[in-house]
Amino acid sequence: MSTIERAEVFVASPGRTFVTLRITTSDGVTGLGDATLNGRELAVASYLQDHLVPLLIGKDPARIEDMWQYLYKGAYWRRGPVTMTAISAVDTALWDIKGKVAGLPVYQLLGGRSRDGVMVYSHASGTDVPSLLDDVQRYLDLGYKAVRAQAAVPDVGGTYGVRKGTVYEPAASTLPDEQPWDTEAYLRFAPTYLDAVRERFGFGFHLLHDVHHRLTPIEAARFGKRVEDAQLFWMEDPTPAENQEAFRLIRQHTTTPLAVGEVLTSIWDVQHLITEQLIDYVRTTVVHAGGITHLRRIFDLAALYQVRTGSHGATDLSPVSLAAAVHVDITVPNFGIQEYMGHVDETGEVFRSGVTFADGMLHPSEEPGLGVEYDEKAAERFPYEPRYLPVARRLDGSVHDW
Ligand code: GCO
Ligand code: MG
Repeated sequence: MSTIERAEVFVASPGRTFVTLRITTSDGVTGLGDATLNGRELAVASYLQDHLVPLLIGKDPARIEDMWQYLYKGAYWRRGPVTMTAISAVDTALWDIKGKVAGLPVYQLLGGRSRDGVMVYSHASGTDVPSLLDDVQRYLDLGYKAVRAQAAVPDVGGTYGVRKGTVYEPAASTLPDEQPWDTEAYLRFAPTYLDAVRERFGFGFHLLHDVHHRLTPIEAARFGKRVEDAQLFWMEDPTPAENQEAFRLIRQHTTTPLAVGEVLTSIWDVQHLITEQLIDYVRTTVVHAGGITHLRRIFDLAALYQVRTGSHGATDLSPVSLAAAVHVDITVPNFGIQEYMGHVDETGEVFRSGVTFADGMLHPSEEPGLGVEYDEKAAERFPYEPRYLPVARRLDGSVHDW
């Protein structure tokens, strides 16, 4: 029997920080898992290195489900982003190994294609409305069928989602950047630029918007109602999702579709959102919601209630996560959309991924496994650089949801 011989944890910052797990079997087969938890990376690296790696050595890499149960139930302490990200990395690496052993891309092990490609959305943004419109144009020219739009609120410094470099990167400072937030100004301004996008470009593509957890339920209800004419594909994270009941209130007031789940880590966290049909898209991911094994369980539950998938795909999800996401997305019956922000060139020097983009869609690699390689030597050129996500403060100085 082949056994797990080695499990290594790499922390590197090629353009941004990624934590990567590589498992090697006694037959010399390797598998990769992403273990990146933005702004809290070393906690997961330690959880893996100090607590999970010793449990993996000598185990059968083929028993993926059993390993998942062993790590989840064996921890005693349930859920939470650090635990679930560490379990995700192990699970993803074992799927990668299983694919390589079988000589098949992972999506074939998951049942094969349900569709030709994975529709993605990317992030258009602007410091004002004209620059946002230029950016939307740029994405439409690149062939995207779906674009997210965010613009800086005039005279308020800290709006979420406005890009400075080639890709939007919020974790950019060595201590958290404290950004001002003014709910009323946002509520007045954001609907006007969503309308401006539709006025200029029409309705022949999907338009998305991320509120980024900043509104109360009734404010979110007002926002959703106000933007109905812009026919959004979704309004994302209108209010912090740990209050699942809030979505019932929002739903009573608006037909704007709701998407939630990028910060949620298990089926239990989305259970009521799904079974009570409080959302339209579930945004849980391979990397933070327990790997391929657990994500499929969430997506299957969602399918029963006509909730579609819309997995998170920001820059802090490594190319390993993105590849795993595409393998899952192409197979599940209730796929909705996949977020795709891309990565800076340095990231591509360390991760070689076979995922390709064409006609607004991502396509999985046909290589056995996930189709991603990690270049350890290249990674050494990018030592770990600590970075924090920003913190938001209301105009009176009190802390708000960022
Ligand atoms: C998104 C997200 C991200 C997060 C980031 C935090 O919809 O893409 O909201 O931009 O802010 O992933 O680490
Ligand atoms: Mg988001």
